[in-house]
Amino acid sequence: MNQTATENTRITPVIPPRFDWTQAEIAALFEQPFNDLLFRAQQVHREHFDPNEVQVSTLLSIKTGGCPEDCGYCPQSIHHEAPVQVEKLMDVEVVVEAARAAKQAGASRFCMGAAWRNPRGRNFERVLEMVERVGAEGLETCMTLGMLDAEQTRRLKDAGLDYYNHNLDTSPEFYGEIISTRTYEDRLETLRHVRDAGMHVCCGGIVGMGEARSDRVSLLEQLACQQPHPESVPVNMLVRVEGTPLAEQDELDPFEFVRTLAVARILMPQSHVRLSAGREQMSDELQALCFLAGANSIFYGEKLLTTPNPEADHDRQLFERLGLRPA
Ligand code: SAM
Ligand code: DTB
Ligand code: SF4
Repeated sequence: MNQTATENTRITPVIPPRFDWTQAEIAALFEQPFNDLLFRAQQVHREHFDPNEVQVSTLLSIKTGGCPEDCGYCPQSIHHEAPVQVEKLMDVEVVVEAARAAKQAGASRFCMGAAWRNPRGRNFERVLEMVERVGAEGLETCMTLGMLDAEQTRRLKDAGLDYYNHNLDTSPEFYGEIISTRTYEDRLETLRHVRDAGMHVCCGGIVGMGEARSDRVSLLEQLACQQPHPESVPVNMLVRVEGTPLAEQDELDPFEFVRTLAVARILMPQSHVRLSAGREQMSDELQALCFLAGANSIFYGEKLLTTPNPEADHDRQLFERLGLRPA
């Protein structure tokens, strides 16, 4: 699964991952001087990964808007007035075409997202077909469709789904400030089904929603105490979308975002940490710091689900300037 760092970058001994991190320990990591934290994160990163390789996924919104959930950050919720065009579930052929184009552009994983509380009926059957067809194109597959039950996870696994993305979003303590239509426990239950079905877990959260550092600590504790750790940990910087309740949220100190990535890297040394939403609003220099902190995965392509992402061309240049290789 994880590549071992190349000979000249490997640092020994490798400390095995832990699943019993306490909030006090995690808070202490956050509190270190920035340089000490980044140095430690880079050390851990080099123990487990080639530090110049970044996994590249492409994201496609296969069903957009009109979502009954009330997630305060999300432009796709019917509870908010965000300027999003509602689109029903795409045809399989359209998705396969997009997957081919993503592969051509260098993506290794194709992630499909649907604005649902949970998938149902004929739509779910179509989603299974998408998984099979995209997998047959030679891409890893990932989906995020909302809550799933045990049977649905089994069927997705049988169709060949490699990863399921389901985020915890924030700490259990802050969660109620952001979402009221589903509980933290609902999310944990879906994650258990995904794990039990034998799929890889992609699970992370959003920072910059007005939470305290203690909430970021608590979110990371939730993630790092899962055994095994989620294979992929997306850390999203809130994209403040007009019409959502969080549109006017103060910007998080970018160094605090980098710290969050660095702590995630230290806590979950074998996981891919994804520098996820929010890159469009970041400078190249800030993104370089994120990679230094141990982020080793991004979304590639001009659009996330409904909001812009950097142009593919710009990312190619950034990789070149930093000597990074897409993987
Ligand atoms: N509806 C499904 C669900 O929520 O489980 C899947 C799609 S949902 C859009 C996937 C994730 O995108 C959310 O869990 C959230 O972490 C992230 N997200 C949504 N809107 C965002 C925003 N404005 N800024 C940052 N991340 C966002
Ligand atoms: C994740 O953690 N971030 C992605 C993906 N999983 C599905 C979604 C980001 C969405 C950003 C807001 C938008 O484009 O609508
Ligand atoms: Fe719906 Fe997902 Fe957006 Fe929440 S994050 S409103 S569940 S699309």
